[in-house]
Amino acid sequence: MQFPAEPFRIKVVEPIKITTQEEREKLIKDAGYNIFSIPAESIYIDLLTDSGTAAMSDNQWAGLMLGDESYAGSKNYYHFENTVREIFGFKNIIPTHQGRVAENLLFSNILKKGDVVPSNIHFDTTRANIEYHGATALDCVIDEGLDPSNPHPFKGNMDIEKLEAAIQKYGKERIPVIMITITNNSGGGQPVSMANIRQVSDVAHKYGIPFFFDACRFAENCYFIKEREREFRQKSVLEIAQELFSYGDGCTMSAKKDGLVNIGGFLAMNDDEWAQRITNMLILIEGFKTYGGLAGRDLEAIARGLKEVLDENYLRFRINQTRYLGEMLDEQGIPIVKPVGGHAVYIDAKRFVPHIPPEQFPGQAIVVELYRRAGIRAVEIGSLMMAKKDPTTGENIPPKLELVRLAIPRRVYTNMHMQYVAEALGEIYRDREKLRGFEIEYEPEFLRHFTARLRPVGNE
Ligand code: P61
Repeated sequence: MQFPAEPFRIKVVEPIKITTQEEREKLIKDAGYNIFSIPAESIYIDLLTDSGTAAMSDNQWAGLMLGDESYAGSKNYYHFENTVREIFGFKNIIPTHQGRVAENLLFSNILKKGDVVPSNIHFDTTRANIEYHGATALDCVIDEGLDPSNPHPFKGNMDIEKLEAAIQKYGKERIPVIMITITNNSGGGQPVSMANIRQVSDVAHKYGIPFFFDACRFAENCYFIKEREREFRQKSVLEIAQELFSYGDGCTMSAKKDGLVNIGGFLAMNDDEWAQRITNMLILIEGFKTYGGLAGRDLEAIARGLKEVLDENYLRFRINQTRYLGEMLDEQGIPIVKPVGGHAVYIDAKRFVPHIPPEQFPGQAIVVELYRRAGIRAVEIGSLMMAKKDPTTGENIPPKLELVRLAIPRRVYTNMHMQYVAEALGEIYRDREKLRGFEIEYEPEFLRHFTARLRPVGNE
C-alpha cells in the first residue's frame, strides 16, 4: 500500500479535550450506554459520521467572506450553479439545505401510492422518504454486495437481472424513477462501476424510466473507477464524473459529504416540467430558488468544495487513509468488511464477539468499549439500529449483518489518529472475550438507536 501522507498542512488547530477512562466510564453510564447521548466535547476521535464533519480549506473560508446575501440572484448562486453544471451536466439545479430535502422534494413530486423505486441499496433517509409516500424502496444490489468478505471490486453494482425482473413484475408505469447510490453507503461505501452505470442507464431508458443518482460520494466513487476500471486509468476524475452523470437524468446530493462543507445539498435534473414543479415547492418549504435554505456564503463554500474534492492528490489521500485504517485492523486479525470502502471501515461484530448473541447487541458492546477505553466514537449498524419488528408477533428480527462503522471525516484526522484507533481496537480485540452484551432499559417507538437507554446484561 502507498503510505497516504497528508496533502495539506495545518493552519488552524482545534484543541481536543482529553478525558480519563474514569470520566468516560461515568459519561457512558449516564448516557444509558448510548453513544449519541455523549457530549461531542468529551470525545477524542469522532468517527460517528463523515457527513457535515469535513474541514474546509483556506480557499473555502476565504469564499465565506465573499458571501452575497441578496434574497434573489446572489452571485454565489451563479458560481454554485455553473460549478454543478460543469461537473454533473444537468440542466436544472435546485439548492437545498441538505440531502434529505432534495429527496423529499423529488419524491413528493413524482411518487404516488403503490409505486416502486429500485436502487442498488437505498440509504435510510431515501428509503424513509419513499415509504412516506406509500411507495416501495426496492434494493437490487448484486449478491456479492451483501457478503462482507467477498473481494468484488464494485460491490455497489446493481444486479441487472433483479432490475429487469422488478420492471417486469411491477410494470414501468409504477416505476417513476430508478436510482443508484454512489458509493453505496448502506453496503459499506462500496463503489459502482462505469460499466454497471451504462447498463442500468440502458435498461432505464429502454423502458422510458428516468435514472437518478444519489451522488453524495460521487468523487470517491469516480476515484475507484479510475483505480479499478482499466478504460479510465488515463482519465481525470472530473472527466470520469462528467461521463458518469451523462448516463443519468438527474441526481440528489448531500454536499455534506463530497461537497466538503458542513451543510448544504442540491437536486439536479434535465426535465423542465419536474424542475418547475419542484422549484415551486422549494419556495414553499426551503426558500427562493437562488438560495434554497442556504446562505450565499454556504453556496460559495460548496462551489469551491466541489472543485477541491476532484483534486486527485486529495482523493488519493482520502481513499488510502480509509484503506490504511482497514489494513491496520486486518493485520491484527480484526474482522472487517472487505474490500475497504471509500468513507468508512466497517467491523464485522458477529465475528469479533461471537459469544454475544444479536439480541444483546454485539456491535454496541464494541462501540461502548471503544469509547470507554479510548474516547473514540463509532456507530453500531446492527440489531440496535436496523432490527425490524415482526408485524404479527411484535418481536425484533435482527438484520443479516452486525456491523460497527468507523466513518472518517474528510481532512480532519491525521494518520497518527488512525494509528491510535487501530491500536485501541487491537487491544479491545485481544480482550474480546471479556466484552459483555447489553439489554434495553428504554426504547422509543421508532429510530430507537438515537435515544434508547441500555444497561449491561445482568445489571438489573
Ligand atoms: C451518514 F444515521 N448520510 O452516512 P443528509 N444519501 C446518502 C447518505 O449517506 C446520506 C443522505 C443521503 C449520513 C448522515 C446520516 O439516520 C441517519 O444531508 C447515501 O444527511 O440529509 C446521509 O443526506 C442524507 C446518518 C443521516 C444517519 C441519517 O452518516
